[in-house]
Amino acid sequence: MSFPKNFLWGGATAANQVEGGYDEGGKGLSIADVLSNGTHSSPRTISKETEEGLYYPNRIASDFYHHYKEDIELMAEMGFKAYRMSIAWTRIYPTGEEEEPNEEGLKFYQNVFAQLHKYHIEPIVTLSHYEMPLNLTNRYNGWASRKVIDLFVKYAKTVFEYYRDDVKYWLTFNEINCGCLPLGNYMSLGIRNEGTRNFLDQVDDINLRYQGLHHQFVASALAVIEGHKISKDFRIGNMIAMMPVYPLTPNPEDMLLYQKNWRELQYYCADVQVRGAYPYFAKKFWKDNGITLKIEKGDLEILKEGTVDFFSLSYYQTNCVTTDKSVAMSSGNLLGGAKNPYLKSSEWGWQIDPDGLRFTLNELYSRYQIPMLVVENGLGAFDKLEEGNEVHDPYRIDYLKQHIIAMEQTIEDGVDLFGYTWWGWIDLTSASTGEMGKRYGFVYVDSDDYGNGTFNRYKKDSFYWYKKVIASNGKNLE
Ligand code: BGP
Repeated sequence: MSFPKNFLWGGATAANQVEGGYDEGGKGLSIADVLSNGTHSSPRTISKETEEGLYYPNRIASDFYHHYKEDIELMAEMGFKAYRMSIAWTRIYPTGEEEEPNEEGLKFYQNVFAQLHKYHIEPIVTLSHYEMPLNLTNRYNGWASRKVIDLFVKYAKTVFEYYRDDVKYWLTFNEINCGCLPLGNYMSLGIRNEGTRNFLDQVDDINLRYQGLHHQFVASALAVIEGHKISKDFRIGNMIAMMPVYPLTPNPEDMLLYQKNWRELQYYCADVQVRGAYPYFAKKFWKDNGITLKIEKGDLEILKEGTVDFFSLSYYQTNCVTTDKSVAMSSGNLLGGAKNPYLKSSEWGWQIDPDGLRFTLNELYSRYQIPMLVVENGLGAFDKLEEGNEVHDPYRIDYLKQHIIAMEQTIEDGVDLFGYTWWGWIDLTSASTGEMGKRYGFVYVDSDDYGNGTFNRYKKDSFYWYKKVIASNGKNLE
């Protein structure tokens, strides 16, 4: 078996999906705090402010805010080497516009990091994970405004300086390429155009969306530049949602579609962040889509200078593409596609494809040649809490096992992969549906979709299984 000695085994979460405590410790409202609950078949509602009669699941989430000590003890019991988490911008700058940071918010994460270090768990910290001050959306339409760049950089510098000795690995924007999709308007860019209400059917202005993305690229590059000035030890990465596709048939038209999809959805953002420049195909893409970007003087130099140190990604499933409109379709993380007849799906219709992880990592590594980190991979499922507070989740163990085998093969292929953090190591609020019932964790949280429950934590079978894997550095997969 070939996992390197210091491989970062661990788990991942995001502040808005796990913390709760939405109005405690001086925290301001974030865009996630006004997203109502939904299900697989009924979409979440986007509000401008708190509305009577709507339930907002991220406000309570898994209540990590009050349970972080015991939660980190559970991570330690599993033998975690790393915890990928995010800082809520709204705990540090509640509206994004304060001159001084909120001391209580800074202290909260300092306590979290102290608890992690007590157990030698390395924090990997995302600066912005589907969460920004609601005030910035209401006042400026989020990242559509260039003004947000400076506010973000102020926030990034604050946390870089404050946690200089606590954190080494940073990620700038979670799944930044979510902004390439209309779905990314609100969640990823904080853009809420007039008339937007339905999370899955947002009013889209493609020009504004790609302008917002440009602002995020500049902000990400500035964060990298500032971070490197603050500490030479910092390793700062990007984070790309991998939505890999295969051509459904060998029809050359399907091949071209496949190539176009990889360029526009996977490489457009990654090229900017890793290579420091917009890719060659961007001009034609902008022209075909009527996009005219305002790129200010100095922006391109900033992009060139602020390239990332490593590449991080989320990977859940794959889909197919074809010009044939009559084929069966399948859903997926952020985006669906044509159904692959060789794959089985999760209960939410995401096609399970461990080989696709190997394929994806090899594709990315051959293009970018920088260290790779898988910071999200997981299976959402309905779990059942049984007698004796046991949860038997063989489906999760099987998914995890197949993906670990795929990573081992990837490392043997020669890819420099240095860690893996399972998404939702503990049950948390789903980003797409707001459900708690779409469970990802090795740890069961006793709460339903409406925050009813004791919030007690129970270890699932997968908890013990992953513990053995980590203890054996990936050797024991029995
Ligand atoms: C990714 C997000 C996460 C997470 C995950 C699972 O796109 O970065 O925040 O939620 O997908 O998706 P979901 O929660 O919709 O099942």
